[in-house]
Amino acid sequence: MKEYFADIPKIKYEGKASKNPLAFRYYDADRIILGKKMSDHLPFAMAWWHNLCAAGTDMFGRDTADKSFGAQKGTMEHAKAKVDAGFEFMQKLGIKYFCFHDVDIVPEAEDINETNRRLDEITDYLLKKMEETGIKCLWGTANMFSNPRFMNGAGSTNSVDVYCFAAAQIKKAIELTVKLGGKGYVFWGGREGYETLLNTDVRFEQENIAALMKMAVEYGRSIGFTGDFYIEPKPKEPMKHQYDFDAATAIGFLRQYGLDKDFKMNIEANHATLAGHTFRHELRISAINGMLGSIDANQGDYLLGWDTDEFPYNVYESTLCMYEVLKAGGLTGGFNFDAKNRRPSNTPEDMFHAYILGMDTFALGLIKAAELIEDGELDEFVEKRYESFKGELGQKIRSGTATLSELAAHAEELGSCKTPDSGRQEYLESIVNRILFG
Ligand code: XLS
Ligand code: CA
Ligand code: CA
Repeated sequence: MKEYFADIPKIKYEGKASKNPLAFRYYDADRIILGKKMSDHLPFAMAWWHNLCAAGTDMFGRDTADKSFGAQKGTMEHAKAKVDAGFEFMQKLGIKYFCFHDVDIVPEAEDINETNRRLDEITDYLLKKMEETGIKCLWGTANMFSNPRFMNGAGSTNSVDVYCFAAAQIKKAIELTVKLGGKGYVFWGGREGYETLLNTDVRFEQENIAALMKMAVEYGRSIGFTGDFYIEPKPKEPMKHQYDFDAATAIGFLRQYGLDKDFKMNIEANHATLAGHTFRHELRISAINGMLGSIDANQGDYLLGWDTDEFPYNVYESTLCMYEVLKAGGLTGGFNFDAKNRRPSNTPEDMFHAYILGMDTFALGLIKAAELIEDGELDEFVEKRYESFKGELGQKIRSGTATLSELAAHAEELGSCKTPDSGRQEYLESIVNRILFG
């Protein structure tokens, strides 16, 4: 079997003092954190599209990296070379999952029947590799944003033919996800939104998206898909207004159309910040609604207002993310590195450095989040902060048995009200720093 990354050894844990650029400093798969192996806390996944397909093209220039893997691009030979290279890559890093769009794994043909034939062929090949290596599929999805037919949306399109093509792609992508034993199926509504209300019937479009999702759930369940469907919220880009703006909006939509039992959120860090939220906020909103499913682990750039999909290096953020994940009892999905090398980082080594960085960032975040939880001071503070609700009146409010009149009577009896206790934000921030930096 041809080796695609012959100069790269299997990446091992060497500890934080190591200066070996091809070693983990924090990710120690078998280390036990809060009673569970690190690798079980952190089911990492490789994103097929960024890692094996994207080669650095941006709006201003063409590819800088070679992702041909020795084959002619646009052929099935290339599709298979990507499978071989991808599995070698994952095995060398100890990554146990991958995520894919339909058109990441085969070149899309002009005729959907031919694309589907190619998809059958490549997934037979993939399945063989999965059986050989034990690597699994985290989630699948259909790319309903690249092909020009989706320029006005997929579920939100104005064309019934385009809507049927979206349905056909979803049907096939769910079948493939089931065939590959995927844990989840993602809807990212990249073009489910609008540029101007002057030409858009928002209610019509949202109803159609919901109908498509309903059909997807019915079909998926009918062919034995038992995993979660996910919405991946994002406020904008490519469209100016996207319907799945953030977790709260997406959850409201799911409830409105009776889809909430089958769906959870796939939260991407960079999408959270584009929505004007912290990553942590989106995780918390999903978790308190019982909908924290999976994570697209990346980060944006403080100075750029777009979806830069960078590999995560910010340990402050990964610690707070892992704090939310641990508090929520873990994910039903995993951590998909929906991230790409910067355009000038264009060698195979850079691909490995990027994943090592991301995996170490989350491993360190996990270690620090566990320390924050074991330290307990944050929890105690929050618990104490709401203590006044433990009294008789507070309990009545919490159990929904209080009346507005009796609460008003209490206020009137007091006459004037003192300000509540300090929120101690700066002190609490210093606790996080203490845990992070000693
Ligand atoms: C794009 C999205 C996309 C989804 C899957 O911004 O992150 O890659 O994760 O369609
Ligand atoms: Ca994503
Ligand atoms: Ca993104």
